[in-house]
Amino acid sequence: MTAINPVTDLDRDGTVAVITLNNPPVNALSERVREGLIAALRDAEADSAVRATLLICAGRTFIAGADISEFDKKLTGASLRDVQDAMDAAKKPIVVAIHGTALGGGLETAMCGHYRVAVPSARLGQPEVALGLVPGAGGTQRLPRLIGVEKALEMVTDGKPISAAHGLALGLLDALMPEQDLKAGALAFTRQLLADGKGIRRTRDRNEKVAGISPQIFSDFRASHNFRGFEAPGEAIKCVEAATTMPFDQALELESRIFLACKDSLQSKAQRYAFFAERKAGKIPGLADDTPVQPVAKMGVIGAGLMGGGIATVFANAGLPVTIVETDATALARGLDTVKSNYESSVKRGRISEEDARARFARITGTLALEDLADRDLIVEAVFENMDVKKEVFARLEKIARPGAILASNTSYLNIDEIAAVTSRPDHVLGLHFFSPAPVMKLLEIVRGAKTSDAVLATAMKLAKAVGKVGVLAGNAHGFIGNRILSQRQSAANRLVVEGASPYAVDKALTNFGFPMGPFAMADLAGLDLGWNAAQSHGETLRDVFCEAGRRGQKTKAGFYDYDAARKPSPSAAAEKLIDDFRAKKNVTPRAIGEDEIRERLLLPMINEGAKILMEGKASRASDIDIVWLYGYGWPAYRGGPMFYADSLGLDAVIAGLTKYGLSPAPLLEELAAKGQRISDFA
Ligand code: 3H9
Repeated sequence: MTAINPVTDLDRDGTVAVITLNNPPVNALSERVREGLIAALRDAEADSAVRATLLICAGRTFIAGADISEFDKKLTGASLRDVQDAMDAAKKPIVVAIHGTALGGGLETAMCGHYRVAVPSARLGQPEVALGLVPGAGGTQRLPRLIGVEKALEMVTDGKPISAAHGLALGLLDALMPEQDLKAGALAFTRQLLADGKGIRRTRDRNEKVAGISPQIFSDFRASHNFRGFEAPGEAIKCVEAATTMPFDQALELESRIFLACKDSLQSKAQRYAFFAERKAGKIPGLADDTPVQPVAKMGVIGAGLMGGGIATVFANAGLPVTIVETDATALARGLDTVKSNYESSVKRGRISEEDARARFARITGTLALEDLADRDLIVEAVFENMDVKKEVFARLEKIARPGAILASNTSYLNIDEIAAVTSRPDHVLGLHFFSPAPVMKLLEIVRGAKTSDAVLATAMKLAKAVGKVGVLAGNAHGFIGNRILSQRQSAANRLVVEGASPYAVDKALTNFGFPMGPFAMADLAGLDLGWNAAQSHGETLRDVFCEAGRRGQKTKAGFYDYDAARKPSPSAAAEKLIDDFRAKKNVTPRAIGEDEIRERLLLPMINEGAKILMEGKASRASDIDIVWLYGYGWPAYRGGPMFYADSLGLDAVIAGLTKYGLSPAPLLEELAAKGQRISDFA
């Protein structure tokens, strides 16, 4: 075996040269990999005893893409294009053997090989759009040549990887190999090619699937897809279209220009920032990587309402058996029915198989006895949001749960330490704040109490990943990170409406910004009476007025909007009358408020609250706040989150805006602005 460089080996097995890349953790195409690959290809070509080359990766995956961390630096050494040119110039067949994930530049490199084989568990994709990019190394040119224009359009615009079996069916792969022995299988495949006299087969020359394509395909595709403000998918369509109208090299140049323009765009910078922010969120400052974790295999959930049922579903989906407890049989049956019918609708929508749905539902056991949680490793309480009720549950749980079991509350606002204090094991108590609908929303706020142990936090972080969530550590403060910031936005939204804006204009300012829904549509969805107390309601707030009038949101088919049977919202004259009357009662003369003011008054206080959270140490780093808002509240990914957005406005502008609207900027904002530093880097 010859080490070409620290990440590239070249070996010979009979007449087959074997190039092995080993650049942990994901074999990203960093400079050394590119250089090593070119040198190894050159040596293999020059070796007269070599008749074919096999490219394979060591470690957990095939090449997972270009090295994203190099995107903000000047390109040095050979480019990926140089690697691909070397592959295209090869006179001997190149076979590419794939395990793990072949993504982005990884798949693009694989497509420069003449043949591709993979293990059944491999996944193949062009996920660049998730980083605000288009494939930039020929993906939009070679993919349609292999799998056809329509399927390529889908893959480059939705960014989702496909399975190896699917890749084989589409023509992206030539064969599947045994899961356990990719190298031996790929070598045998290569030898068979040689025995059959098969030679090179350059993807760039395979024009059948891109010839004679009607432009209508592209206009239809554009018309039937809404990319919700994301720019990269539209750019990727342009590149695939070029594959059908231009010679290969010219289209490749266009793709490259578009890739570079995307790379410099604010959208891509925001999305790349979010990629690394998500990975940073998993690391808890002060906690060593090898902090021991507790095994959690048996789960318990208390409460079979919307949240409890959702949380049980999350665990069941991840293969964990769950016992769910309710206080009365009717509520339990209703909760389980809802879980079941949600599974049934997932089957109907083709998301999971019927068999899978049955197996998942079978992991959930309902009971009326809290005692049935005695053998559980981790129990999540999801009962009514009231401190006394929660304390009572934890006091009972304390006696039932086995020693060492982790006790979590799904509270969205309440003090974890107060809850933990009713137990004799506050080190094993923490908040696990799931977001609704729990099976869909990716965020999990992990709330650290004053006494929560490191092992319990590390366990929760690992569990988050295992159940497909992004865990973010939050300090114990009213509303933690997400809802604390949300409260600021909601108060601002209410003030805007009282002053004269319509709830529809307020919502529109945020949907135009990129949120899937505005604060009033969201309040209607959650139910306006959530946390509202009829006995104490005297028409003092907009919410009181709406709830008293029976307009409690979607569930009553009336809130700030009117809803039809399909829950489609429309502006409501009745709601506007309630608002007018409320303004009159408060002696407010409404004034017209423009969209810019609405947006600024909603978003600037969120940034300010984020800065306060950081000053209080309730979030470990600014990027954690962004992850909370990206994954828990629909902040548009291409704007990076509130802290990243603050930097893109400029902190001086944020301070000026807050001051203009009579708000005091958090001292941290002033301090960072004075030093010319970015808040999104704050840790
Ligand atoms: C591209 O290819 C552009 C081309 O078209 C054109 C170029 C000219 N670069 O996610 P994990 C790090 S764009 C650098 O926790 P998993 C990651 O930060 C790229 N670093 O593991 C983390 O570091 P740390 C297209 C990367 O097993 C560590 O690896 N490709 C890259 O849950 C482990 O990551 C993509 O968009 C990278 N490309 O998931 C794929 N990828 O330990 C992006 C990962 O210090 N990657 N790292 O925190 C992924 O989707 C997942 O990482 C993957 C593994 C599925 C591969």
